[in-house]
Amino acid sequence: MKIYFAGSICGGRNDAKLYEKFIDYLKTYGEVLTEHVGDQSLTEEGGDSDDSSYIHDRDMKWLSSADVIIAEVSTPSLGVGYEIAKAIQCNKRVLCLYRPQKGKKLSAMIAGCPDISNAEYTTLEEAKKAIDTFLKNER
Ligand code: 6IA
Repeated sequence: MKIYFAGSICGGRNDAKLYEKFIDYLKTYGEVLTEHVGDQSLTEEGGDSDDSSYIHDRDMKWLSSADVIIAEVSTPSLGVGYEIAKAIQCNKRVLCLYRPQKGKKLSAMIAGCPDISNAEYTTLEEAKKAIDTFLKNER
């Protein structure tokens, strides 16, 4: 199974360690196409490549080859929102993982979208269970 994991880069890297943990877990299910999203050396200012066209075209190719998209959406990110919309357009299954935080709210465009499986979590274990449920028919 090919998994496209989406997480904030320019939107802020506060959750980058968490992305790495998700990616490690997702690797037990299949190939994660976007391992760099959990790379601690990749900051909101770059580190992978500065060529935006190259990044966009490469990521869109990966997205269209993916079986499923799993996005961590606690840190708002234009790129992640764009990837989710593109994935839905391509009729891919999408899981969004959201950690509720005081004073913050998940965008209605994600929370209210009927084509997205939305899961809230507070612990890594809860998130893993949501991933298990989402992927149980995909192995
Ligand atoms: O808007 P964001 O940067 O937060 O969007 C993050 C999402 O877009 C991730 O899920 C990635 O799949 C994709 N993405 C955005 N930037 C990159 C990147 N380099 N490398 C790979 N995927 C990316 C960032 C370089 C940039 C700071 C100049």
